[in-house]
Amino acid sequence: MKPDLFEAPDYYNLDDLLTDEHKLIRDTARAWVKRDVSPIIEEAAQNATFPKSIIPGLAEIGAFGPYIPEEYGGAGLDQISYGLIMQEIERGDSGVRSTASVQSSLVMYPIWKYGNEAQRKKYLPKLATGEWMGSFGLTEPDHGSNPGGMVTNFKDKGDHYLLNGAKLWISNSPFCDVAVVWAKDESGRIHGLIVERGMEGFSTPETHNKWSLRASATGELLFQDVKVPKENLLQGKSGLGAPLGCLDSARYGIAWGVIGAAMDCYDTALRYAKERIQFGKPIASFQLQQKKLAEMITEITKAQLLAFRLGQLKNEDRATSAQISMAKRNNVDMALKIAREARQILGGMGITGEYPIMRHMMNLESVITYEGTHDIHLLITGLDITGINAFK
Ligand code: TGC
Ligand code: FAD
Repeated sequence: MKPDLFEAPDYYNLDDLLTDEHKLIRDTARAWVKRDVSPIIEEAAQNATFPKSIIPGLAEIGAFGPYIPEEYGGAGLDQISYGLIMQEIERGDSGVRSTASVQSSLVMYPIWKYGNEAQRKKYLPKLATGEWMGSFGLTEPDHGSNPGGMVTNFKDKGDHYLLNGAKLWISNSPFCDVAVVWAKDESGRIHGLIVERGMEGFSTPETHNKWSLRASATGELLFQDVKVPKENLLQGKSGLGAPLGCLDSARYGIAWGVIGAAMDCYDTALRYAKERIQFGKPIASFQLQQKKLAEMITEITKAQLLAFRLGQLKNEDRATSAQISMAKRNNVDMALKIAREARQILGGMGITGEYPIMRHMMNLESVITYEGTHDIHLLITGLDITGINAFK
């Protein structure tokens, strides 16, 4: 792969809106990605392996639990810092951001929000350092967009719960030490349970042959009569709203993260267009290529403003789930379109691993589907503005 020459676009001087602390956090994450992610990520993706060597670095830049209080090992940062960290690591690769999203928003967040003090103290510090890695089991083979239909269930056996079922498409599953698993009790109510590797009847087979997010490990979570200690139940919240609350936090991170992927595609395409000569001129001098580049920077700038405002609302605890859906949907779509256009600017070179664009493009095909598909988020906006549910 070519050396990482990334220069971040900031067309509307968004840096002026950031505090010195935000910029320090962002620049630290950016430097780490250049040093530790860019040199290895293409090979990891080609080999379809998650590069575990980056786990300590992710912990050091605060990517595991950025907004979790410091007393539990988190970085105690605000929501804009969280967004900026996600932007920088997804600039490296969406799979790396996925690992951090799951660890922070889908594992640490529910333990922090819905767990008791003993659970927080037992799990959060080790998850913050990356000593333990987590996964989040909501999706099932027959229940993706409709998680409320899940069939994974547990029965109260007096001194423990007996868990049965299967989760599919689970990021980090093949190497996770703990899994936050959503399952129905005997009355059909959804609860979160913390399942640990080593519990008898719990297995995590890897899903192979992905063309997307190849540097992120994806797999199943299978439960066959798994005895889960009663103290592993998350008692603070039950019902579908509990896992959906975690998704709000992860979707917010994605709305920022994909800006990073889009920036990398734009920056690569801009540099290439200025250097590549055809018909005796740089291809950047042709109107058709300028149109692509001008539209890219316009869309990136709009996405940055959307994410920043959403971050302010999140900091004030005023962001609604529907606002988060809008940003996730808009920004992922923006990034995917930019990746496709950028790839064309590079011509044949665009399909090679010499440049990051094709990898970003393929990754974003997952990002537009997970954490609620593009169409599901549109329906969430539709419901919010009309009051009419078009899901069912
Ligand atoms: P519905 O009846 O609308 O809602 C059930 C209950 O949940 C509440 N609620 C929410 N609470 C918090 N945050 C949200 N975003 C919420 N949305 C809804 C709602 O108020 C209600 O509460 P209550 O107290 O009245 O019971 O539920 P529904 O069955 O009609 O489904 C709604 C729908 C389709 C929007 C929802 O289920 C959905 O978002 N589907 C998409 C599924 C999804 O996003 N799955 C993601 C799996 S995890 C993942 O992909 C990780 S990838 C990570 C990575 O690698 O980065
Ligand atoms: P389906 O729900 O079957 O949807 C198929 C199509 O139908 C979509 O286009 C959808 O928009 C459309 N559709 C569905 N319902 C409606 C409707 N009511 N109206 C109109 N259109 C509709 N899940 C986890 O729990 N944990 C994870 O860590 C995780 N990681 C993932 C990693 C990867 C790489 C991928 C690809 C997925 C991951 N997921 C994870 C699962 C992800 O959240 C689901 O794939 C997603 O929610 C969609 O579910 P589905 O794939 O079953 O598609």
